[in-house]
Amino acid sequence: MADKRGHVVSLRSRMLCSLCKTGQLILINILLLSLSQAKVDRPRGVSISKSSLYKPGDSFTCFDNSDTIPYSQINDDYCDCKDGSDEPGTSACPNGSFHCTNAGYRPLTMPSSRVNDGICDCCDGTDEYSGETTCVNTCREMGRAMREEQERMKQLLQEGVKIRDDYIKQGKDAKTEKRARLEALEKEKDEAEAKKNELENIKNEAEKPEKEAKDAHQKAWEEEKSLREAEKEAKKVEEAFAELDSNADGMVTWEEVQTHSEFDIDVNGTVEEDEAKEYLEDHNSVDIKTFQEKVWPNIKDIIKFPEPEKEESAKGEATPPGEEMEEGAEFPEEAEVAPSPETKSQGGEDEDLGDDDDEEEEDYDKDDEDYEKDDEDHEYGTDEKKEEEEEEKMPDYDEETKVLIQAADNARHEFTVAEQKFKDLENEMNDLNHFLTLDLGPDDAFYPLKGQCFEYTDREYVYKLCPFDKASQRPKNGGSETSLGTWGKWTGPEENIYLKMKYERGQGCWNGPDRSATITLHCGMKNELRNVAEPNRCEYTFDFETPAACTAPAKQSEDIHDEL
Ligand code: MAN
Repeated sequence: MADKRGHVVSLRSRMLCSLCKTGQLILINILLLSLSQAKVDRPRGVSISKSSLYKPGDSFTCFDNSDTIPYSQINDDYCDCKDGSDEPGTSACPNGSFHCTNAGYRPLTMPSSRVNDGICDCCDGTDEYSGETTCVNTCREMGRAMREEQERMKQLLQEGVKIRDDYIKQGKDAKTEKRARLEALEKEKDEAEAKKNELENIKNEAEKPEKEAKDAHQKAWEEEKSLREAEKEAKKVEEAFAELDSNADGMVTWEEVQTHSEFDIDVNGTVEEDEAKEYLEDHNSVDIKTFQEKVWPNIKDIIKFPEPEKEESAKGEATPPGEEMEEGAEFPEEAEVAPSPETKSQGGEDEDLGDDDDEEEEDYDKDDEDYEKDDEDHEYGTDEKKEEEEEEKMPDYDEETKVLIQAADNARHEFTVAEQKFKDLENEMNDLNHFLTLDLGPDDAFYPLKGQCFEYTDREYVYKLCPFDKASQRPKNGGSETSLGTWGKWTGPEENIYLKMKYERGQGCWNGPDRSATITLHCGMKNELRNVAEPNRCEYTFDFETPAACTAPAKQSEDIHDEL
């Protein structure tokens, strides 16, 4: 059994060995073949991928089928094919293409017109073979530098992708947290609304008796005020009657009215009979009753009372003696107080003369005195004023009303607090909803940029970008900010809309469109505004670097060709 097994094993290994030899042979064959293929003598300027189209010994058909020529006519410096495909290694065809392998660096396909033009276009120097120009092969060094740069970029990209992954996590966490908060708020909102409504009812109920009590108080006050006014008025009537009834016989006659110069309607210096009677409603005399009913309304705004001059002097005011009379003569006119009978008898006739010069003088003096008088008024008028104001002021509410007001105040306060809480909840929910509906890029990778602002300064302006909010511009040397737009939408190409952002409806441009800004996003290790331009008036372009834009490293570094 063991032998048999051993025999089988050795047989199998022999077979495997022969298979193995066959495999080796095949491998060697493939290697030789590919080596021979690599060394295939393809025409100058033809890439490996196109070499099969040029078969030595066969005739050659132009790529555009415009002609078929013998193989020997390829690269014979004569253009046979319309598409230039027969002359890839000479400049004979105007539309031909020359391919240089540039082993160790990037292959290059260029117009064949550049072949042997004295300029080394290919790093392997194959485009300059005429011997007139000697090109040094720099492909190795260039390739090395390129690969180093690619490696560096790859590292950076990987670093960027790591940061982006962290951004994605932050975005995800934020959304989860905000969703949970929103859910909690929805419940809270219902409760807050119910509480608010309840407190509003309580407040309304508390305000009813408060209003009734306040209205009643106000009404009582109004009534008292009108009573007081009526009394005051009656007093004034009596005073006026007494003033006019100079002989105190209980009747005011037209002759008595004549003694008051303010009733001189035509201002001719004398109160004539008809003038006096006009005020008395054509009566010769009136008693207090008729005076109150008929005469008082006619004269209440006209009648002047003698100035309480004596009182002033009694108070010991520092009025220089001798000036008193002048003051008395002019004061009433301005202060609407009638001249005292004394003053009137002294100055009455002079006034009648109506001398213009005198009047001017008087006016002049008066101005000075008015000035002084204003000061005096100020001094002794304030107390009266205060008193009057006091009288005008509604008295405090009674205790019962105060209790009702306090209760209503408390209810109002509680309602206001509840209402504010409800509004705050609503606002917070609106903010959350707004956030949750924002498109923060693939996997919310742009989340950390929200709430931040970045600036870039050029020669004239400082530009600011606040992602998902706004873009603006302000003069570097001071001045106000100009809006370049508010967050609009993603506007990248169809295959990656997240490549560009658009901020729209900025400040209107004079004779132009509203300002707007388009932001192109680039992968970078930091969030940084790198450049701003205004290619068209009021249309701005920003270049913004961010790890949030670092994606698909394999794609971005695939630039190494098969012919390396
Ligand atoms: C301002 C700036 C400029 C813009 C002009 C247009 O000066 O906003 O960027 O070109 O207005 O008038």
